Amino acid sequence: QALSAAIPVGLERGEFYLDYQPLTSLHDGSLLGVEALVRWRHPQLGVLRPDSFIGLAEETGLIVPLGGWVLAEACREAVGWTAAAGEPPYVSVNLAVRQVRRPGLVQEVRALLRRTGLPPNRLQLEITESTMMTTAEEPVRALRALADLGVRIAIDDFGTGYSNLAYLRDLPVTDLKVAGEFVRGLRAPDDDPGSRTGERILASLVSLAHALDLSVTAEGVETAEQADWLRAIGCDAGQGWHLGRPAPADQVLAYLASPQ
Ligand code: G
Ligand code: G
Ligand code: MN
Ligand code: NA
Repeated sequence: QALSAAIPVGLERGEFYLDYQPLTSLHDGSLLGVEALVRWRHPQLGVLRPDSFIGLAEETGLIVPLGGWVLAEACREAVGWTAAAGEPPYVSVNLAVRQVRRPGLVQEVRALLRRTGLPPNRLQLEITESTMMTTAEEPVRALRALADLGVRIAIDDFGTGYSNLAYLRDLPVTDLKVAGEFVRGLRAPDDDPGSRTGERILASLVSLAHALDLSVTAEGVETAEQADWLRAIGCDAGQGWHLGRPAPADQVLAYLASPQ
């Protein structure tokens, strides 16, 4: 049986679940948000990571029901997150291009926020740069409407798409998530001219974001040295194994009960 045919069955049987990865302030170490990452507890194949089924779901259009489930589940779990002090973390959900193109997206999100009671600013939607490039006007309209609701909009994998930045002028973006490949070469030996160039690109992306009043989250932060350097160039937040691995919702609750 094809894996794609098993997606609707798996949805019906509750085989999908979400892990959450911390989005951590580089200024004070606080938990700003978490990114929802879908997993599939497949009855025969074990736990599948998204790279083994998201592409398939996108090709077949099954990303619409699957992505809809992810959105609803993320909002349902996030509404229970309350912080002893300060703001509770927002939940950041990846949106595939098919979801952004669909006419019903804004209605779906509005209804979901109303039904769960999640404050709009505690939901962030991650759109890749390539989504912005391959789509036309409807998604821009949809994203504007979502931003008008108060939902946060992040550009995912920033720096790896086309270098056309016009969409930053036309869209109500709140955060740039700089792709991990810019972070990976940081603080490499001085004799590697490529990594020095990488550091300058990263510093420039942070300046660009701040000039546009956007916050910057660096992805793929794997070491303390990388986190230090990112903090030094003014990067606002980080995501990566050094700051926290993806983990089940209990971990978010445990953190909120006793933040480190
Ligand atoms: O979880 P992992 O670290 O393996 O994530 C791999 C990729 O899958 C990432 O690029 C992430 O953006 C994507 N991904 C994870 N969850 C979702 C989801 O719910 N929807 C979409 N469209 N992509 C997701
Ligand atoms: O949506 P996005 O493509 O940004 O999803 C984040 C992906 O990056 C997930 O697959 C997640 O597991 C992965 N990831 C998270 N932290 C790290 C890290 O520190 N290093 C690497 N190589 N991958 C990471
Ligand atoms: Mn993402
Ligand atoms: Na990313």
